[in-house]
Amino acid sequence: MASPEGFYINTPLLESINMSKRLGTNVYLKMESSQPSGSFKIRGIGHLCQKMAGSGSKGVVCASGGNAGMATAYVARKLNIPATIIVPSSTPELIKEKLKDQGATVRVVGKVWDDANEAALYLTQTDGLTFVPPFDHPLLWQGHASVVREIKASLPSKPGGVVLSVGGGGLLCGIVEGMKQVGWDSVPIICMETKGADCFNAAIKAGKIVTLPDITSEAKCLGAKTVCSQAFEYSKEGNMNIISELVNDQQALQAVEMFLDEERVLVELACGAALAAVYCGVIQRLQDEGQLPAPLSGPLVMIVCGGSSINQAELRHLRKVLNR
Ligand code: PLV
Repeated sequence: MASPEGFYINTPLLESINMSKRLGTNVYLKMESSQPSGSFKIRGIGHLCQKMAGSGSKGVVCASGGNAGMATAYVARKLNIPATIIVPSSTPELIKEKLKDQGATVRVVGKVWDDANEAALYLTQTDGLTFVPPFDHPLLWQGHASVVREIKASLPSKPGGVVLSVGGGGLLCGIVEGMKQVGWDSVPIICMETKGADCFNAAIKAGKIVTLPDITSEAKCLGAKTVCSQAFEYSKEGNMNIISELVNDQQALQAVEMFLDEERVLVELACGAALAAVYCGVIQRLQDEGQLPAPLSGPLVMIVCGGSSINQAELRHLRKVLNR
């Protein structure tokens, strides 16, 4: 079903029999992998572009690990304005081709997303392009919040937990905003990152925002070196219940493979990090440790954030580099 803004779609909320069996609680999958740009990013980026990049815009520029770029390129094509997407060298060829197919100009700058972002900011000054941030902007969070309103409209009862991946923290901020809007403030949010792309977890451990020296995880779309400050602020709010957990790349890959087998959908490693919360026993451990109630107070909702940087060849490549 098309959204009122016309860019994102109302995605299915599917009950996962396999995950429910594993967890002993009903598990629902919010299938953001079905969005036209391949991930949830289109919700926030569509909203931001509509507010900031009208028909008079000279074009948009976005630095991205891939998926924010895909959303920007898609929306720009619909708005009939040019898009420049700057990606780091770690972004697979596959997504660069997809970006070009959306009509975007693609440039490769630097090794990680933070390097590409500096170049994007520079272009806003020299070429007058509208800057589209991938995760750190209130308009993005407002747009992402729509996912919670959709979940509320079709979930039979208040969730016992929501699981998501954290890169720069934009999805988390949007989910928190949405949960506040629908009165789900107290529902635990389990935030998943991979080791080596763990800027949110590192900030929580340090008690302050920190910048990682490098991104060593293969989940490049989680690879922001510094989490946005709003995400960190939410983690400190007493009435929220935000839990940060890590898995390694092998576990995230195992989750991608299990999801493909069981649910017949191929997602990126960035999304596998969230799925690993169930497949690799993170939720069960949190229950054993008393951090989550056993049983959960309601169904568990997994945000299947998706991602376009994956196909059979990329999956084989990941298996090889991660020795699986
Ligand atoms: N990816 C961003 C940031 O990369 C990007 O440029 O595409 N799941 C998927 C599939 C993603 O692509 C991302 C972010 C996330 C989860 C995490 O979302 P965030 O950044 O809002 O926490 C460096």
